[in-house]
Amino acid sequence: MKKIGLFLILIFSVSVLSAQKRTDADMQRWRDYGLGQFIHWGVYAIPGGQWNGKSYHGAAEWIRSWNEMPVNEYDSLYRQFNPAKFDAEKWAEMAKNMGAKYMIFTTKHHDGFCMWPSKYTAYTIANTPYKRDIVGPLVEAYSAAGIDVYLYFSIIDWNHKGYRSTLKTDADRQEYETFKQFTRNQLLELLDNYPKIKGLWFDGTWDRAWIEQAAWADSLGRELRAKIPGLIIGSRFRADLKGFRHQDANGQIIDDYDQRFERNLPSTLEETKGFDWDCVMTIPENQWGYHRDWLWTYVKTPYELIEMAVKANSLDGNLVINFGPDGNGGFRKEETDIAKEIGKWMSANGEAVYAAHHSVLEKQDWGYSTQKGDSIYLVIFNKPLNNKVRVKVPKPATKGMVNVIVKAEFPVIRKPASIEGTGADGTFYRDKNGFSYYNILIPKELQKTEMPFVIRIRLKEVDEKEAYQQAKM
Ligand code: JFZ
Repeated sequence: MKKIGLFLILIFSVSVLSAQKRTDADMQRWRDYGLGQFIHWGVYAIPGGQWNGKSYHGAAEWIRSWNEMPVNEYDSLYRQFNPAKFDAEKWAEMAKNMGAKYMIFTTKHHDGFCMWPSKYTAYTIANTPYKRDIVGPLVEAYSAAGIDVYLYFSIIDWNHKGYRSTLKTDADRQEYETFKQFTRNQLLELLDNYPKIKGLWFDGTWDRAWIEQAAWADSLGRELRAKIPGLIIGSRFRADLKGFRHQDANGQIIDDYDQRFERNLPSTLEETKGFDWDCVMTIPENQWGYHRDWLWTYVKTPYELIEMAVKANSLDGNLVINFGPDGNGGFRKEETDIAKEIGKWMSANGEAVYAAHHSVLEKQDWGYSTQKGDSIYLVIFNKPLNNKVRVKVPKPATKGMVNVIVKAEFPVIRKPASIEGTGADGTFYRDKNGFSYYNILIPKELQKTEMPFVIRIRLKEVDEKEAYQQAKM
C-alpha cells in the first residue's frame, strides 16, 4: 500500500514538473499580472437581458438565442448603438484604480457584431449611429495607463452566412471555407490595426466544425504569432489533430496557458498540472454582458473576489474579473463600487499579489500564502479567535537545521509583529515530524478588521541548538 502511494506521488510530481512553459519576457510579464479585468460589451448591452418586458435569465449576451427574441430584431439592434457615455480613458482609470494589470475586451462575441470597423463585414460599429471605432481607443487608453490589452474573439459567429457548428454536407464544407477565410482575415486585421495588444483570448471554439480544422488553425496560429512577436494565446483557440481540446493528446496545454472559467478555479496546485493559467470570473452568477435584472442572482462581494484573486496567485495563476457596461457605455454602480473596494485593498496589499506566486508554505486554515523572493506573504482570511495566527513552516532541506521566522511584519500598518513567547526572533514549537509552528500576534489595529490583511515573513535556516537557545530567551 505504502509503495503504491509513493509510486503515485512520484509519477505525479514528474508530470507537474514536465509541463512545458514559455520562458520569454512577455510570458513572464503575464505571470506577474496577478489581477486582470474582462469586459463584455456589445449590442447585447442594449436589451440587457430583457425583451418585451420579460427577463431572460440566461447570460445576457446570449439573448439572441432566446426563442422569445426574434433574430431579426436582435440583428437590428446595432442601428441604435450610440453609447454617449463611452469614455475609454475613464474605463482605463477605473481598471487602474482597481489594480488590474491586464484587460481582455470582446471585439466580437457569438452574435458576430464587430466593435471595430472591420473591412470584412458590414455588421460593425462603423454602421451604427456611433460610427467610431471602440477597440482602438480602448487599446490606446489602457496601454497608456500601463494595462496590457488582450482581445477576446469568438470563433462562433451567428451573423456570418458561412458559419456552421457542424459540417454535414459538401455544401456546408464549401460555405465553411468562406467562413475560415473571413475568420483569418479578421484576426490578421485586428493584429494589423492594434499592434500594441499582447494577446488574443478565444471563445466559441467547441463546435465540431471548428475542431475539425485543427491543422488549419495551427498554421493560422503561427501566422498570428509571426505578426506580433511574443503574442500570448490561451488554450481555447484550437483543438489538436486528434480532436483534443485544452490539453493535447500528450497531456500538454495547447498554446500558452490554461484558460479557466468561474466554475473551475482550482483549489490545489496539483489541479493546475503545473500549467500557466488564469481564471475569468463573473461578479454575478453566469452573467458576462450587461443585464438589467442583474440583482436576481447572487452577486459576489469584494471580499470574495479578493479571496479568489489571492487564491489564484497562491496557485500560480491570475484572476480576471468581468464587467458588463450598459448600452450607453456606463458601468452599473454595483460594479464601480466593487472595483473601488478591490482597488482600495490592492493598493494596500498588492505586494502580496503582484509577481507573487506559490509559496513554500503548505495551505493553512488562516488563509493563503504567496511568495516573492525570500518574502512570504500570509494573507489572513480567517482570523483566529485568540488573535494569534499559527504558522506552520516547512522543514529545512538540511538535516539538523530548523526554519525560523526571522521577521514578521504587517505591511499595511508597517509594524513588526510580535511572535508569541519571544519577540522578533520567535519561539517555536516542533512536532514529531520536524515542522515548526509560530504564533504571530495580530496587532490591535487589525483585530477588528473585516477585510483580509497581510503578514510578511522571512524564513531562515538556523542550527537547531541555536533555535532552542533563542526559544529560551
Ligand atoms: C463563453 C461564452 O459563451 C459566454 O458568453 C462568455 O463570453 C464566456 C466568457 O465564455 O461561455 C463559457 C464557455 C465555457 C465555460 C464557461 C462559459 N466553461 O468551460 O466553463
